[in-house]
Amino acid sequence: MFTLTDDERAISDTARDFAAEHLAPHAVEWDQAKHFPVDVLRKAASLGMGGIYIREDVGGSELTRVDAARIFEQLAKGCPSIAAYISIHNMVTWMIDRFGTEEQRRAWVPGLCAMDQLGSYCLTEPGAGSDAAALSTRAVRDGDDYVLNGVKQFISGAGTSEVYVVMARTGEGGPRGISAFIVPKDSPGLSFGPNEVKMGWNAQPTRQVIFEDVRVPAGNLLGDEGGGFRIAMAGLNGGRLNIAACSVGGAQTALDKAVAYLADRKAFGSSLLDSQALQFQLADMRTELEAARTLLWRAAAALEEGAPDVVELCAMAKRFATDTGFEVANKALQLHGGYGYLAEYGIEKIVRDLRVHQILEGSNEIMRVVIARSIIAG
Ligand code: FAD
Ligand code: 2MC
Repeated sequence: MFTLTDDERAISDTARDFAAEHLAPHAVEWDQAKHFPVDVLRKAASLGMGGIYIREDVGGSELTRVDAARIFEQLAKGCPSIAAYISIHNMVTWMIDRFGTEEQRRAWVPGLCAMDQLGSYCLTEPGAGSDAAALSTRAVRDGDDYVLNGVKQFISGAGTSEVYVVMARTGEGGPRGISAFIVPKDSPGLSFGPNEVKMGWNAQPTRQVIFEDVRVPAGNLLGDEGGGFRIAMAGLNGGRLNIAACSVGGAQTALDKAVAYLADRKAFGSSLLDSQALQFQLADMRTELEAARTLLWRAAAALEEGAPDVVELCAMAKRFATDTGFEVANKALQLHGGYGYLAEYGIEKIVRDLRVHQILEGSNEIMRVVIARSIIAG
């Protein structure tokens, strides 16, 4: 698993070259302008990155989860915010490919793979974040339709995306009363809150999605009634790995920048890179990042093969890689001295982008809840 085949290397290199050419040169500017570069996303899709682990018969690349981890790491080297949005889009697309009927797969997945349509994942609500099974958006069956009412909070891509996978309550309280729906953007009664003003992830929109008597055909129910929470969680297992990969990639760039900066910066009569105190810091940063990458690949392989301990492995990889990624990026900022604090060096943007990875797709406290539950269950 740790020695790449020629094909695996070529896949990873394609993502690396794409990020270097199309993401990295614009990342700071997009952050400052709060610009969501949909045209660039479509370029990524033309290389197969809109449906990385989606089946080929509906336009996907049908690669493995380990390939996906490598691709998201490479993309995040150029811009963690854009890489992370592409990862959410892949999660949504996979949910329809994996749990949709043949009709749903053929109707929705090809456009998503091409990123002609973008996807958003709608679980969180103003009153239900970590405790996702407490969500209160309702979907009530009415003839051949369901009618949705409620508000989703913090939805990535909202307002731009054409396709919303929405978890809503169709039955009893708790996880078993939740169903998943595919909701198109042009549904009457669907609207969006303003773009949130955020610390990072500025190159993609985050908005509320508001449902006021939104009517969707019963044919847009994804999976079975009452099965929506399990579909949502299944999507998140892979999503957590992808976000972990985005942390590793962002932190790797920050580390590379720190090494180059220290080599260049003269102080006390020599290059700062000659300082063994600073070399030891770099050694620890590199070691911790490699440990994160290794756990991530291990969890991705477990997801690929459907291993019994996949849920806790994904949670471990997400917790460890996002904490490590943030720490490494923050240390890289410190190693840049005052210049690390300036936008033009691109370091403070990475730190801001990586900070939210410790909060979303299940906060790192919730990852500990998941891991601890599996320890106790034995
Ligand atoms: P809360 O659940 O209120 O938690 C508050 C604090 O308490 C956290 O530190 C949490 O870890 C801690 N906590 C809660 N419960 C426990 C517990 N049992 N034990 C220990 N600690 C606990 N959601 C989507 O559905 N789709 C998206 O596309 C999406 N994109 C996002 C983009 C951004 C930029 C952000 C900031 C969020 C996004 N989210 C999205 C929402 C994100 O998943 C939630 O913010 C996250 O799950 C935490 O929920 P919360 O904010 O309600 O915090
Ligand atoms: N994979 C597969 N199935 C899972 C699962 C997982 N990771 N987690 C839970 N399930 C199943 C579980 O097996 C159970 O199935 P069944 O009904 O067959 O018994 C069902 O889901 C209910 O699970 P729990 O009983 O564990 O539910 P509970 O409410 O106690 O807690 C918890 C679940 C806390 C783990 C879940 O609510 C959670 O993950 N919260 C965090 C929310 C989150 O990650 N939000 C991210 C939003 S998306 C985002 O941020 C983006 C940027 C896109």
